[in-house]
Amino acid sequence: MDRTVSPSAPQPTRLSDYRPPAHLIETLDLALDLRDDWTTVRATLRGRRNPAAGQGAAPIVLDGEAQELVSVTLDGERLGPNEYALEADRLTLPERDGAFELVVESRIRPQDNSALEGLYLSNGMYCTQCEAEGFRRITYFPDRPDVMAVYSVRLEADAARFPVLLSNGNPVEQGEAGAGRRYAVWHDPFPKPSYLFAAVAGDLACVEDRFVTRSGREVALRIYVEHGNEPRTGHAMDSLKRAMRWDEEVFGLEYDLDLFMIVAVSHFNMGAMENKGLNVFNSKLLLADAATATDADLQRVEAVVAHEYFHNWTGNRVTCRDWFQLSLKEGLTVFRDQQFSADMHSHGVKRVGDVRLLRSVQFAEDAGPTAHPVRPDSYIEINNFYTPTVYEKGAEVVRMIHTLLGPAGFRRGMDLYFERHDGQAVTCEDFVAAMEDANGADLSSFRLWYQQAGTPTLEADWSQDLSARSLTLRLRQSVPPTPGQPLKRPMPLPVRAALLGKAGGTVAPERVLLLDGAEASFTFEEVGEPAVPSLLRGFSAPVRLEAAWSEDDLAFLAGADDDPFGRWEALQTLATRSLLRMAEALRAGGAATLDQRIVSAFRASLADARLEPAFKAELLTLPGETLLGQASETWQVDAVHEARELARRTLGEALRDGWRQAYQALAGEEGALDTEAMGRRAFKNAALAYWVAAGDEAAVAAALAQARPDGRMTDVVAALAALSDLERPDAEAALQAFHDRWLDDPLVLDKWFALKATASRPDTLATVEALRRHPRFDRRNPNRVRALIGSFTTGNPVRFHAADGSGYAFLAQEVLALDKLNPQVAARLTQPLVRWRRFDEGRRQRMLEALRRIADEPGLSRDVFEIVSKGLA
Ligand code: 0A1
Ligand code: ZN
Repeated sequence: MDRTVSPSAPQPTRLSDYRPPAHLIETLDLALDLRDDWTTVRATLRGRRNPAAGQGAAPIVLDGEAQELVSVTLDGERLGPNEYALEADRLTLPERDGAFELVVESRIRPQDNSALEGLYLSNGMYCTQCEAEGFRRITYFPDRPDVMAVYSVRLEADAARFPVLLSNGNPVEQGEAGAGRRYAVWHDPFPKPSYLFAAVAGDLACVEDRFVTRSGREVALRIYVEHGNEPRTGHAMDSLKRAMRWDEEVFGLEYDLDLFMIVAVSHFNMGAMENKGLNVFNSKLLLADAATATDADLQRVEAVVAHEYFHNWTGNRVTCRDWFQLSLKEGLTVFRDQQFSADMHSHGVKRVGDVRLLRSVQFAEDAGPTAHPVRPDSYIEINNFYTPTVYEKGAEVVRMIHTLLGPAGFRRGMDLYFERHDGQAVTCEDFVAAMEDANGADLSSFRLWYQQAGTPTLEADWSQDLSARSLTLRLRQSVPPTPGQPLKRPMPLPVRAALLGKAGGTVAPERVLLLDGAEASFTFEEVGEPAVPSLLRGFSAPVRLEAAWSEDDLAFLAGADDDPFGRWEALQTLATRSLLRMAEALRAGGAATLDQRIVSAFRASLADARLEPAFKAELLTLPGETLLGQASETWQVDAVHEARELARRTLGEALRDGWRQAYQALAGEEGALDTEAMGRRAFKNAALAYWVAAGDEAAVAAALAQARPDGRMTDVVAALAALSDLERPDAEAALQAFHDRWLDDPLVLDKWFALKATASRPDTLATVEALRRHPRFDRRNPNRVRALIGSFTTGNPVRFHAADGSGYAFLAQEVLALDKLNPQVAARLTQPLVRWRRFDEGRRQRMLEALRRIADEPGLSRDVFEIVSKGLA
């Protein structure tokens, strides 16, 4: 009934074992009777033998777990217990050749469900999460995405406590069910896989709006939230309407039902879920206004609302044949939401943010023991594969197709993909084939991007012959070995490149060079003046670029590259080189100084009035400790931290007046919510952080004033972050005041937990340990766990990776406690421990000890088992 590992180790599921389902289900009538002791589920399945799965009769096999079977009736006959086989995770029924009707009744206890998969209670409301394999915890069913059925759902519950009863599709009827109970019936006309089923029952407020599609159909938009949260839904609603319009304009895709609903829940394992017509959101990714959410939160809400909406076509209308194809919907939908956000705000800033994320989480995954291809070959627990590789690298793969085919070619490919596959469950191969066929293109070698794990290294050097007026660029690639894939083939890499004249201007305009083998040379003609190549513009391929730029070249590109990504990248590369030299010097017990070129580049960027402020804020952010750690053979945790702090102080002091003026010029501005105002705030708060780093009392006073808890949340959090490392009573009092003001607001209180957990002061681990006893700390709420524990382990490297191993021992303890309640979240929390190879010998041993401690625990979940066993392999 549970997911624990015993007695034998769990076996992987393999892509090569895929077989079409023996039976298809055409309709499912589901009745959920929600009562305090038990929820009774009655499922009527009308199905037939699948001709694609072979000839003759075959047993009907249904997935099902964590429920009590009450009765089975097949074609009108009630089956006795010896007429079926019931195992912990499946129900096998007699053979059927043609059509059949099956009625299965079972009972479940959502009130005991702390794993938050299937049907569960969140703050007293019933809700569901069925992706990937949660539906089998609600009823017995072929719980796989290639079985698509038309659903009718009847919900019944206590009328007073659960007045709102929702499911997918359209409302059909509702009314009194007697004894103080109500019922509602919903019908979804679109066949769907079980992972897109959703049901909600609660006492919820509804905020309603409307959208008229470009063909003139009116769609009702409803957002359901706990009472009192209505004022925080406006941003999500506006974002939804923008996303609906954008998908019509850019992809010609219109919404297909008359009703689109979103429900916010406070207990949720992930960000949000695209259930057909009834998206369910983690309240953190839906409820947002200027008083309680930062600008970054607002942008994230917009992106996630769009992401889930976009899934209606890329995921729901065309879905995945099996879970190995997850990136078919996720990579493509992430790419679509990235394009949407870029169009809504700034292409340059968006790309920088996306690349920062890709490098810090996906490159790290690709270089460690859990590395896997965008389309994995096997898994033990599919929930462990909602990864940065499937999502973010998957989006990069789609982006490369977009780069190779161009926007119009990509659109032709999308049109053909929908024309061929609407209503089907398909594979990544089908997507690539549609892109090829619509464009007469050959993407055969491109398929390697779905098959091979590991981040390729791209080396570039060049020579210029002024007399021949040419510049020759040489590109070479190598793809590193990863678990189970020792040998790799070269991948097709689109490299966007241009030549910039050292005296200014573009000497050769941008071209897309395709490196389709281990190495190649490309010659630019008519280059009559000394030039510097601008390479991998827009980060046109997810690779580690090692280019032969001198530091002077980088300093030049940091000021002159007309590609925003390239400009940012040049300064990041320059800073990375200098910071790593500083760290090395500090580790050897010597003195360290920041390269003057960085100070000059910062000075120039700070003063450059032509740069948009949001982009300036990105330029002026030094690479984070995690990225610096990844950029060297061994992550020297303490030295990297010290070097970065020293660099921040150096920049703070060297440009003190610039920071102060930039801050003061913007500090009095009224806070609007448009892109430009958000950008100015980002720049202003970057300036404040450097000014505080310079150690000015006036800066601390400005931060303390800005930290007053009733200000705009972006400003308050930025000020508190700048103060949280300072061990001084007024800074501590500011954090305490924030805590007291927002104690009863869970989403804002999470920010306080995260601020406490990410302070780099030496006593932070002790603080985090003590905060587990805070009256509002609750291990059953994933947001709270992520805010306190996750922020510490992923956002505070210098304290989590303390040399004595105390951070690791703490994490092991937390993983074990959480695994009993919520295996999915426990498995995610375990991840930082598997990256032990990146560290020095002492830390390696202590991380391994922590992993072994987890592995030795009896009754571990499959989820955590898979991660720790890969970590120890
Ligand atoms: N499909 C959702 C993500 C998601 C995946 C799994 C979940 O529960 C285990 C929940 C949500 C998305 O991409 O947004
Ligand atoms: Zn998604």
